[in-house]
Amino acid sequence: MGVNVVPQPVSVIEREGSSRADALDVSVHGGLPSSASGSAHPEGYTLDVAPDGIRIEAADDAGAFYARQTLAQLTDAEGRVPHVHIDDFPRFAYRGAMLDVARHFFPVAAVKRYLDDIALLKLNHLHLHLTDDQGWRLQLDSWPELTGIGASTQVGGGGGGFYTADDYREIVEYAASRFITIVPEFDMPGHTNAAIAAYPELGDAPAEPYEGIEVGFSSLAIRSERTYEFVADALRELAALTPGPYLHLGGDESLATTDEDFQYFIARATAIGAATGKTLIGWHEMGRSRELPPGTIGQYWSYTTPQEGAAEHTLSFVEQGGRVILSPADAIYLDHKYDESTELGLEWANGPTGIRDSYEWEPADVVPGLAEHDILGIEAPMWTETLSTIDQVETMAFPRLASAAELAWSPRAPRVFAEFEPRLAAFTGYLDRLGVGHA
Ligand code: TNX
Repeated sequence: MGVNVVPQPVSVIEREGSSRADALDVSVHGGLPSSASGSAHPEGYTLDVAPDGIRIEAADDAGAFYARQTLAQLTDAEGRVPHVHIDDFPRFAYRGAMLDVARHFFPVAAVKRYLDDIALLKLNHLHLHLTDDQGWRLQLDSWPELTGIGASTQVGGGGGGFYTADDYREIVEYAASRFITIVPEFDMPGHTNAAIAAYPELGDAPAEPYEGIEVGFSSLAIRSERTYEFVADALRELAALTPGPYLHLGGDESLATTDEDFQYFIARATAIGAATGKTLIGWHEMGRSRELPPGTIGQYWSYTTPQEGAAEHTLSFVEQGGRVILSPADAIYLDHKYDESTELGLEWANGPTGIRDSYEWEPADVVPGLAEHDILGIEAPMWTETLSTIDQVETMAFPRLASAAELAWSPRAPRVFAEFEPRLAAFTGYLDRLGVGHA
């Protein structure tokens, strides 16, 4: 029996035979200080399956959780688990997925299901794109109409929706029980039509609720002090609700904001954000600013070969003391069609994205000049202009999310699709047993 696990473990020693998993006692131990074992690393583990029992050693609780995730994947449809010794730990500390709950709203139960899904792959961050032109999805005490008019729409009509503070806390807690940190995003100064529809004073011109899928037409009023009161209130409330270390401030596609205004806004908004004590994240365009708070993290969303300015803007974060999350759009934008026959999804990033495209790239080779240490990790975004149900989301995510997880977790190595395929087949069989959708 071969050991087909995604993401691929660092080292596997296969032994003779297999046992019924439910017949074996599982013992869990704290990490041992030997650098040779997976359990010596943060989030790492050693998993030993032998005829006389299963032994897990882990550096921390996350590592013990990942050992159990691996064990579950190893257990076949008949309940048998092969005898193995696995040492395993992640390449990158940030292994993420993103869900756009603004273009279409996804209720708490759907977000929980996606959290279960991404936990299967040892991902440890879920970025929630909470606001966009089509909707503002988190209730704030300071600006209540954001989730009045501002949450009443979504793409294509059919009503919108929003999370109360209690809903958000429920999501955060559910995520934490799976060792996942929620990374909330309020996107600004563009992608703000919903906020302006709710509060016309936030824009230079009034706005109507929006149900289309164009981007780049909205901007906060950059020269109005009221805008910065809004930013301060919103980020203060968001920070107070968020136990994780990050706030994402967006900054992408601000095409209705002049360069001078964009620079002015980013300098002020990021200073306000940093005052909450959180580490800020921005889409790579935010790197156009040279006045970022030290340590601000850039999220790269150009292609596996950088397009105009993207590499330079990304390196700007590193020059200002920050690190980078890689989300190359032509590889791991999960909203993209698999091929021309895929019913849902977009295809602006070099056309459709096949499973092979999602797998055959090397994180350290995307942005020239980025060192391994500069890469905080990898995140696979799920934009939802064309997706309105969690079943649709799963079909677009799986199996490409498995590629992202493997690139985020497994050691650097040539990515040979033919070697990935058998592991992927085992993994999709596992998804079938769990009732998780996939393409
Ligand atoms: C680009 S990627 C966007 C989103 C869209 C997405 C659709 C990025 C930072 N912005 O506003 O939803 O393309 O694929």
